[in-house]
Amino acid sequence: MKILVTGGAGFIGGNFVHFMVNKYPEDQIVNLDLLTYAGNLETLKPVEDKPNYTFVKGDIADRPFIMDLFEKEKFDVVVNFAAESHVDRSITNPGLFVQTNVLGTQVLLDASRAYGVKRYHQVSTDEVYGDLPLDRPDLFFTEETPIHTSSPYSASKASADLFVLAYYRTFGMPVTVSRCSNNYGPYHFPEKLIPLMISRALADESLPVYGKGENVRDWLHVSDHCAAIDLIIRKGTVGEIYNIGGHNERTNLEVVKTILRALSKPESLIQYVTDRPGHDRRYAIDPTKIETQLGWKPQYTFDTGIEMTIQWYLDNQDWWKHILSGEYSNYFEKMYGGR
Ligand code: NAD
Ligand code: TDX
Repeated sequence: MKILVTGGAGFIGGNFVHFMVNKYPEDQIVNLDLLTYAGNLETLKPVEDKPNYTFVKGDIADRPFIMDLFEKEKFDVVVNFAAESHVDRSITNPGLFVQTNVLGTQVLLDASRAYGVKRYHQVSTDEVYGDLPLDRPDLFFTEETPIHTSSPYSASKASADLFVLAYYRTFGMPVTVSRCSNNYGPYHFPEKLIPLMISRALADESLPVYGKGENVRDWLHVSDHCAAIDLIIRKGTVGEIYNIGGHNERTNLEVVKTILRALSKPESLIQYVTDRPGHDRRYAIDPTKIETQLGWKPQYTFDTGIEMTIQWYLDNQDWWKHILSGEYSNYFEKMYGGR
């Protein structure tokens, strides 16, 4: 099979490329990424020389480029991770989120339809369901929970999902959609809560906690997410949505304090700052469908996964220090300059 992975120089896409290249040496994995601020080819170092891996730089929203690529490559499967992914950035620049997340998805759908892709998989998020109240721990997002978005980011992801499902209903395209809770693990860009707090704590810098730190996120180790997507593209039913989550809810303050304890840093580093506008209170996924229909089970609890993740950031300081210094953007030139 030839599999196009878009956004494979980002956090989850990068982990997925590692997973697929190693697990399926007989498959061809093509990684298409625009290398925005969030795309980092240093993440692909462990696989860049493998014979079943290739990298292509390009924009999913560039229709002529995408059409040419699909005509040339004849992909069997498309897994779309490429997106603007940071909620705070969507508050300052919503238009870019429409461009990449909505229009980019529609271009990929058109190309997949035109060139007979056998499975188009859309990587979506639990944020499309909005949020849950903090005082109702009995409530969870199921695949039937209505879309009720809060941020420009989640509105753009929900719009993309609706296009994907419309192409199934109208054109009979073989699509699947997954909606995952917050991921954590290696290669997570240090603007997101966990890697931001680890990198700042290590530098003895203040840790900005929005509001009172009471908001709840449902954490999933990225490798459990990768395994779930692999299962969905091979065994999932077309036209279906699958929620992915491992029942690992924590308040932001609990997460930050766990990191401080692991690094032997004082809680006095915590600084409460102005809350995010429209800040979703609680996310919590009911993963019953993927567990019972596809037999997926997460391998990590948050307690084991966070310990390994903190250790990864300690062992791979070059990776995130290059990002903080901007040096990672030179890597593409070094690797691919002139080609
Ligand atoms: P990320 O920001 O780390 O990576 C996104 C990647 O997409 C980057 O490599 C970037 O260069 C690339 N990209 C951006 N615009 C592009 C374009 N126009 N054309 C081609 N490539 C482009 O994001 P992530 O956290 O890895 O998230 C990946 C996907 O998973 C996103 O679709 C996101 O909505 C979804 N998701 C993320 C989480 C999470 O916790 N991080 C949870 C659920 C769903
Ligand atoms: O400095 C911070 N301080 C803080 O308190 C940051 C960056 C975040 N937070 C809070 C906001 C959230 O309640 O931590 C929580 C997690 O924030 P983010 O890491 O920005 O993630 P979130 O907004 O929950 O969205 C993430 O999960 C769903 C991903 O970024 C999305 O791409 C995914 O769809």
